[in-house]
Amino acid sequence: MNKKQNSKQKIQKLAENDARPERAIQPTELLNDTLRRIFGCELADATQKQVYRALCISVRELLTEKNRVFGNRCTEKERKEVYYMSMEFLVGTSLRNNLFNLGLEAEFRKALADAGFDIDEIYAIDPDAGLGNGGLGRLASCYMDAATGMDYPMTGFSIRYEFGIFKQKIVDGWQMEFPDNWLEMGDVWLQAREDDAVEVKFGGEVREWMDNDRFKVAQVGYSSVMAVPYDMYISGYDSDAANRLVLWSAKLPQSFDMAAFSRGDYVRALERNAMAETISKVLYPADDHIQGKRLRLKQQYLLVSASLQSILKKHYKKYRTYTNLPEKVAIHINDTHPALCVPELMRLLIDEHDFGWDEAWDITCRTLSYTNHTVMSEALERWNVDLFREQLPRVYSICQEINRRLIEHLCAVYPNDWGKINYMAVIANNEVRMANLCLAACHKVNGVSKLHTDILRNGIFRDYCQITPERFLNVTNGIAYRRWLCQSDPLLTDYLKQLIGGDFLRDARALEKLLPYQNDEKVLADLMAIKRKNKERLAALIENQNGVRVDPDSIFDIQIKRLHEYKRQLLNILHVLYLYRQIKANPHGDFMPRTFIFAAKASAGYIRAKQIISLIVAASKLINNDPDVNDKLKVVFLEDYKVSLAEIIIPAADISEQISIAGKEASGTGNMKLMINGAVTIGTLDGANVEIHEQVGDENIFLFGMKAHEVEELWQRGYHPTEFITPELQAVLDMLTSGVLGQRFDDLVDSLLTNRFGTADPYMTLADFQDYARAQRDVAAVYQDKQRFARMSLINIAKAGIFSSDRAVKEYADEIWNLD
Ligand code: GPW
Repeated sequence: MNKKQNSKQKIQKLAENDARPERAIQPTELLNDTLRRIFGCELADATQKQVYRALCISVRELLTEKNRVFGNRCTEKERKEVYYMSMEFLVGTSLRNNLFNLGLEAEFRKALADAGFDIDEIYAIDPDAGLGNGGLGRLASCYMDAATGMDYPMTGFSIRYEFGIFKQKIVDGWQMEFPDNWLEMGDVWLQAREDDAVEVKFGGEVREWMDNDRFKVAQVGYSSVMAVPYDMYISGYDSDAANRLVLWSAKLPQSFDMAAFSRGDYVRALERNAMAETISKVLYPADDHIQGKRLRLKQQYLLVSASLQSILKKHYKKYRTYTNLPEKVAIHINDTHPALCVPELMRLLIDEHDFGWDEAWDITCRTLSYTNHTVMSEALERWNVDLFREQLPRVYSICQEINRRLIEHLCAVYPNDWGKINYMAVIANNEVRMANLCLAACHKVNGVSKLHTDILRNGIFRDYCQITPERFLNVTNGIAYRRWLCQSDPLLTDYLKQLIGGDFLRDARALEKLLPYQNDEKVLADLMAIKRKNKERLAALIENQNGVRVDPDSIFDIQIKRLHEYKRQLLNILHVLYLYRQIKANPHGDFMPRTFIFAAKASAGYIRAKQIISLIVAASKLINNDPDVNDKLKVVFLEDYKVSLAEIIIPAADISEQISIAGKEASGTGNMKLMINGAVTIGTLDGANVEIHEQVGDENIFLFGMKAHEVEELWQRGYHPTEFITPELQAVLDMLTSGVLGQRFDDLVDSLLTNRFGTADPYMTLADFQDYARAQRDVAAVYQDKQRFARMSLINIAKAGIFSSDRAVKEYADEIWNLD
């Protein structure tokens, strides 16, 4: 018995070594080998770009091998696998993350230094893979990293957008968008698999016929697009696993254009080629907002159909049956963007694999699960029926049948309650409703913070929840803190390792070992010194990019996130102008110096959001150039917010602005990244701020504003923003319309005061203003006491462990995906 176990352990060990080829790596040899193969040179005579590419290719090859071994082992053990379907993965840069996860960072740094290369300069070449807009896409990437680190077999599916999220420039105070050609350098991370291309069919019509007493259905007269998979390997911290993010690229099928070519219609042929390939051309830059465009629907179907076909093919090869799909495969729908999974899986099982409706439905429901990320009505996806049927005729007919059966069922549950039945329908008012499609099918539905899930249960999804409450659960979001703390803040990380040991690298909850030091003056001073260094680094970047000098001893108050009215950057900048007026009125008063830092992209067509950016930029011009306030107040808008910029800003934050109107921010994840880097939150009780407050207590957070239920109650009573305007606030609003900012912002003021555009002040900025100003006074007062503020910061770091994506992914694995 003992012997047997021993030999078993030995085999296990061998297998482990097998999975970790990096353990025997000689960095210099490896790089020279790759350089010789790819460029015919060695380190001694390679350019920096050649070294960059060779280093990336070497890492990619290590991960390819790890993935092969890991994949084989999962197949042998018949492990259940999870497929994470998401229209967005905001990967950011890969090189540093991969080297860190593989434990090779220090060795390569040294090897490169020996050859005269600075690895930090090489990191700077690595472009952000910006295949996402913001929180939702970044969450998907954090979950891939965490799942891999925990040895879960997880595959991500998305689209290989040729152009990711646009590059932002501010020109004459207005946001301009420029294409992000990330593949120019980022292609080193992608491995094409042309041979695994999959056909996806658009348009045409549905034909039904009898075939030997069997009722058959098919789509005819369609046009085909080929989806070509590109693999990006994902590493996990100190792990045997390597997983894949599979990105689909649209291509015209080889066969098609011959006819046009032979007719001599060369230009037409190439035109159609371009049409097909536009599907994967560009990421839609709208966050939390839908437009209902044909091309977007085609992107969604390309992702869903290609992914499901490849999942089913792999599954059948392994098991020679589809009936055990729910036992061996979990498919996750990241918001409704891939909700077509529901009818498409039905279509594949029924039309292509001969299942009857009931069995196909059972398999579909038990395989699929869905996360909701918003309660904002403008983000709930609904497709016009005509557009939907035109592009996806067979999928539409399946949706009709799902809807027919659903309504039959609802009529029994809620007899004659037509209002409710209409609200719950999949097809109604000439629209296909994607959230209801997910609710009708998925065996698990989750929200992303406690508050958000409560709002789903008691608000927008109440009627579904009443019928099957056991399907609804919460999984509070989490972050890949090894990127967001360990890699982005090496100073703090090294210090923590010395002070509390390295356990926190494996288990974020071990950060709590910091708590006993909360009254240790030396530790508090050390933490402040590290923060000061990170603020110097950011100050240098600001001077470089904006030509503005900021004082690292001032409070760095930071709001970084997509620009959206509900996130209330407007509240922040109005308050900044309010402070400005106070200083001007009392230039010699005692004022805690502050630097307000913003970074945000606005969706290209979101004019109100762009106006708010303009206001921030105009305010920064006025304030930064006014000698009266110069050593007391600065405002900075940093262009082109993205993952790699966030990695520099976040470690430098003293104050984290999380000031959305309560009830609207599903969770937030930037709040967690800032917290774990020692920033103290000023915020409303919204999204995961509620749970941050639970962790740190009243003493270590600056709360303000109405609670979610108070917001509701005020709407019920009737909200009249003018009732909340004090003379000081009126004076700030007057600044916006007077021209002192170099331009007039009448539109913005109108949106707060009149309901010419709908509701006046729909995000209750004015109602929360006074309490926000009060909380900001508290911030300044507390910051005077450096020790006290450092203690708050320490407690925030120590209590942030629960927001690790390791915890979140484990909850998904245990409660939703049922992984072993
Ligand atoms: F509308 N989120 C996002 F729900 O970044 F789909 N983009 C989106 O399109 C949506 C949500 C969608 C964000 C939420 O706004 C944020 O509160 C949350 O932390 C994040 O998703 C991850 O759950």
